[in-house]
Amino acid sequence: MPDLPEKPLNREPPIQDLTSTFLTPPDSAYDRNHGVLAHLNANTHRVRVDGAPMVRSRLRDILAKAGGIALSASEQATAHVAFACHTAPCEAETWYGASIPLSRALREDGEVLLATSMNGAPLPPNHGFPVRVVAPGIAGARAVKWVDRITVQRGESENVYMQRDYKVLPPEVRDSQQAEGYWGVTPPVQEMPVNSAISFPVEGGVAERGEDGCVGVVGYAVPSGDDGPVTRVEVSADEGQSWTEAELLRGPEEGEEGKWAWKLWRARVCVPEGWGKTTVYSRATDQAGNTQPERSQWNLRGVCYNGYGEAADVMIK
Ligand SMILES: Nc1nc2c(c(=O)[nH]1)N[C@H]1C(S)=C(S)[C@@H](COP(=O)(O)O)O[C@H]1N2
Ligand SMILES: [Mo]
Repeated sequence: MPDLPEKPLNREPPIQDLTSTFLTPPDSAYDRNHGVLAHLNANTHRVRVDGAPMVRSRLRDILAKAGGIALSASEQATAHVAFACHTAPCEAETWYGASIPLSRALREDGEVLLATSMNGAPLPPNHGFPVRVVAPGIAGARAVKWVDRITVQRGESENVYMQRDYKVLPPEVRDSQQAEGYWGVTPPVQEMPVNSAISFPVEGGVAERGEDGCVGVVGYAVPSGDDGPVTRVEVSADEGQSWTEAELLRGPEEGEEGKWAWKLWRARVCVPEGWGKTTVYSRATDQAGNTQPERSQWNLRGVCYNGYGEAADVMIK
């Protein structure tokens, strides 16, 4: 295993800051890494495209430029596009890699990007400068930063973060030893499930009951994979007995682009006087009707957990 000179940078701002703007500012200190950051020179950086590159996307366009197709139709149906970064070693392996189904990468409306900018400015080094993958609807783990190789291949990326991490193991797997027998037969996470979170009120905090007899609740919601946008968020302040529909706030982009994006929402949930301490829940539903369960099935490390958003022990005054 690589001996890293520094701890991987993993941090996020308080959820209240995150939900204060639709576009997360690049300096918001939202970072996820399994290894060190790469500091690359855009003038000398090269991305090698190989394997069986094929037709038309950005990513699609690049695969098209790279040449013709060398896979049969049935091979194409199960093929993957693998992305790799060899310049920033990780905790579990010297390189970082992931892949997505080729069919997703080639979909005209799939919007899988090789991104060189973020919020209209050049990509910052910590987010993958000079180029990273952005695969909307798909787990962030597949969005390889500092990408230097793109390969169209018959199967999944062999990288450890694709094969032995980011998998929803069956509930009978209780520890990492038992997991050994399951990594190879459990598919890697690709699309993420519908989800929501409450940023206000905060767990254990106080919520003011206004003159209208209601408390303000604020949060965000994300759709399931390709099934966006989120079309409805409901909020409950009585442990799920009654639900109030939240207002979905308009982002700067509407229409098709909005399908992948998170939705910020706010609600006023009315409660009787003297309601006291309660748990506030949120429940999101997307365009395709996927909705959050109260709790999702237990799995080792809680991967893809998407039970109701929750703010517990809120004192309503
Ligand atoms: N090269 C490289 N790419 C990577 C990672 C990494 O450790 N190395 N982490 C992945 C994971 S697990 C996530 S969630 C996203 C996070 O991207 P962000 O830091 O820009 O939010 O990058 C992905 N791409
Ligand atoms: Mo991640």
